[in-house]
Amino acid sequence: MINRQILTLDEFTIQQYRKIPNATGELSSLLRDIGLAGKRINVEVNKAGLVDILGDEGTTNVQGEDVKKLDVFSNNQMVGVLQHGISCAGIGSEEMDDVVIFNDEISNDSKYVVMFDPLDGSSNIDTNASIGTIFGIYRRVTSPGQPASEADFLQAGVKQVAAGYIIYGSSTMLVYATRRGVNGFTLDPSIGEFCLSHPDIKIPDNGKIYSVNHGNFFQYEAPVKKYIDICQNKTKENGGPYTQRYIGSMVADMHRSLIKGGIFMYPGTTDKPGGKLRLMYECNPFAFIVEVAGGMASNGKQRILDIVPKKLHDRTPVFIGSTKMVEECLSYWKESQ
Ligand code: AHM
Ligand code: MG
Repeated sequence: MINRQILTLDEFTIQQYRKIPNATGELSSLLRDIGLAGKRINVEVNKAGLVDILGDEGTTNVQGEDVKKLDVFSNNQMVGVLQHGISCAGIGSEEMDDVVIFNDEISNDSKYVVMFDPLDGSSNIDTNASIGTIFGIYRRVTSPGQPASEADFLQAGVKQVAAGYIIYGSSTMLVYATRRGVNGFTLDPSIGEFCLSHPDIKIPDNGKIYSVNHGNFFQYEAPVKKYIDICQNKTKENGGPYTQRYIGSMVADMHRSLIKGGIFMYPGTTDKPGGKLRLMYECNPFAFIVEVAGGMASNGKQRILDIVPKKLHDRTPVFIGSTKMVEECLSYWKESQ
């Protein structure tokens, strides 16, 4: 028996846009396109252990087929669905040096551009850990009717109209946020549809899990070291004890933080003072989702969503998650100034 109380992603987004006067449904169709790419990526991620899809691009697998690395495959799927769809004027991808402006009649009339990381955490595939696709959707600043331009992509994260991720984990989920809320959909493999399973997600105001690469501890700046020290010394009396969890796959670490509460940090290091994670493809989408869910995201000095990118592939340190934890972390940055 199929439970008809459960909405599919499509049904849900259509219901949402019907509530907005003058909405055209373009955002719904964009989310459906991204959901389709997610389903295709999911199939390949699931069988990654069976077929030699992990090999380098250009090599040949046991069936004699050309192997595309999973991240190249994922990138092609994302570009493909967005180019064939009717709602996207162009894309920027972590996998590509430059933006792709679709420049055909339908795409030029579209009002959105999409920035994405097609397969984040792909170094975890060999060990079967969860990985994901991350995306941020912006309304273009140039007028529809002409090709999109670079200015459409180099916008601060606060300009996102929606952002989301797909996590390929013990189950596959698509979570997306608009200003109206954050909702999570679990893929029901029997019907191949994402079904609403986590309506109106709110991140707990406080948590007990901190997530950071401890291996870099001695490369962190003083306020970060101090905060980590505080996390390790929390007791029952002051909200602790805390526990540390770090998968090394941002989608998985952030999904846990969103559901259970916590703080995720990727600080600058002496080797990489600007941090490792990309502003446009990783930090902005998660900052948008977390803020809509009631949390906070900062680079230590500034709200992530207010950072105006200089270049497409800019990186930033990030401290993101439950409001109380991020505020406490930031208090050590303020102290140091
Ligand atoms: P990627 O885009 O090359 O996959 O790298 C991003 C990943 C994130 O998912 C994760 O949070 C981080 O890199 C882990 O990096 P590290 O191994 O340095 O802790
Ligand atoms: Mg990435």
